[in-house]
Amino acid sequence: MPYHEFDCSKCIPERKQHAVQKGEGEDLTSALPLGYLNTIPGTISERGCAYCGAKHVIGTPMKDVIHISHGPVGCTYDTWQTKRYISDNDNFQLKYTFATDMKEKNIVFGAEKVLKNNINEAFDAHPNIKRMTIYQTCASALIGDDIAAIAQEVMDERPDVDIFVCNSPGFAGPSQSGGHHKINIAWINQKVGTVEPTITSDYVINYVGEYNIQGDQEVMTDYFHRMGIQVLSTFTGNGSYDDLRAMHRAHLNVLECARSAEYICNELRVRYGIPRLDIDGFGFGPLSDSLRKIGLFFGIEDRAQAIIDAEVARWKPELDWYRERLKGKKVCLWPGGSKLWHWAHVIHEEMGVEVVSVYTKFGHQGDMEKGIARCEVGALAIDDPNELESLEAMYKLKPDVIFTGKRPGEVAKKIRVPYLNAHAYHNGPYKGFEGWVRFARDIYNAIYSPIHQLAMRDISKDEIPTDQGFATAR
Ligand code: CFM
Repeated sequence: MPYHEFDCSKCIPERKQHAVQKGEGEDLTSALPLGYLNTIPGTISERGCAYCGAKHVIGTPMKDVIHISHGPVGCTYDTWQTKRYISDNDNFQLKYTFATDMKEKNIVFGAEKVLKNNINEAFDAHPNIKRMTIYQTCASALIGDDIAAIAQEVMDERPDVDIFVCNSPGFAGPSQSGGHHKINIAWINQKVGTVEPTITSDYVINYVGEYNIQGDQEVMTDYFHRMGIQVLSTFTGNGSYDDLRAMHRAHLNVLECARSAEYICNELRVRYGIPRLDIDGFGFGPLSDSLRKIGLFFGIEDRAQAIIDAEVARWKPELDWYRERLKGKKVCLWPGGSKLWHWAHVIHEEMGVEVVSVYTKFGHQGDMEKGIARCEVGALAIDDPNELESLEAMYKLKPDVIFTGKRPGEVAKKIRVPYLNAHAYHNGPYKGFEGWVRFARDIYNAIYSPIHQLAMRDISKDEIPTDQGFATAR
């Protein structure tokens, strides 16, 4: 069913193909919105740019590294401290942000000298950090500064440092997804194979497409370690620069977010023969299947099953407590890319909520296809949404809660729709058995928080329920 039948009298005509409602028995290809195209100018898209996808999604979770933007200070400042990919390196990568702070005169006369000075200054200021990544921006790309040549000069002069260069300016693709691709390929071309690791297990993996949002990576690697698996590297949450140079020695690539990191897995398979296994750390069912698949690959299914049995016994009763109270609640599932299909079916199956709308900011057609296949009939699917469409959808669908990012989340709050941060989480991690219960608890608290009842209703006429057990889990 096309979006205009959803009573969108004022929508931009080109947008009609970007929003559809899932019909009964409808063939999915005709119900799919168009995806991964250039944003229509004037729609005030919620997307990020290709620089952001390369740097702020994939590059900067690396923990023992100075990350420099070669461009105007706003490019790096914009997202400083808004990300929550923590690390066990005292969060160095979150505490500091570095930029060459290009000004108009640098655009006219070039900024290579400025860049070289900045690199040296940053290394001098942090003598314990010997690794660096540098990101091109639209400004430095347009004037043609040769970042790779400057990086090489510094490496020749300071033999104890190593520098990675990412040429992914903002305009290098329709959205952040273009930047994911660029940095995946740049990393394997420049760095993989330049360090030889110490192998300590018969079962060695790279954990790929995992960014340690509020500790997701640490929860998952704990399961892997309990199975006797060596995690050679994580691409890139809580990841170490030199570990990621040794990715070529793993026996298996365990891939979590395929949208952002399937490219490097596919190249590792072609160049080094390492197989790719896609997994899902969200939800008891998908996570159990994932641990079993990894166990099966290495012939250690019994170890996987022992962990699953222990964790399910520990956490299932708490999940069921929330399921009882979340049953039938209406949810708009509005993340960026792959969380759409990681979550659509399993929040329904395991938490009992009804997904009334899905959207993706930058997902490809396949992401939307998987997402829409996994949600209920009648759900409204939107590609590359904007504020007006989100508002209209919320007014019409009347969700009990939406899962999305900060910007649309603030809009939702203004019309009294509770919002849960799908990107950075509220009280994560959300991966792992324990994490899934935390997610359920955050949904429960978002819906049942007394603050919404005070804001949304006339409390003199309405009783505030007293039997909610508010925030009692753990
Ligand atoms: Fe992958 Fe991500 Fe996502 Fe993504 Fe993102 Fe993210 Fe996301 Mo925000 S890598 S596609 S570019 S799962 S930052 S950790 S939450 S939009 S759905």
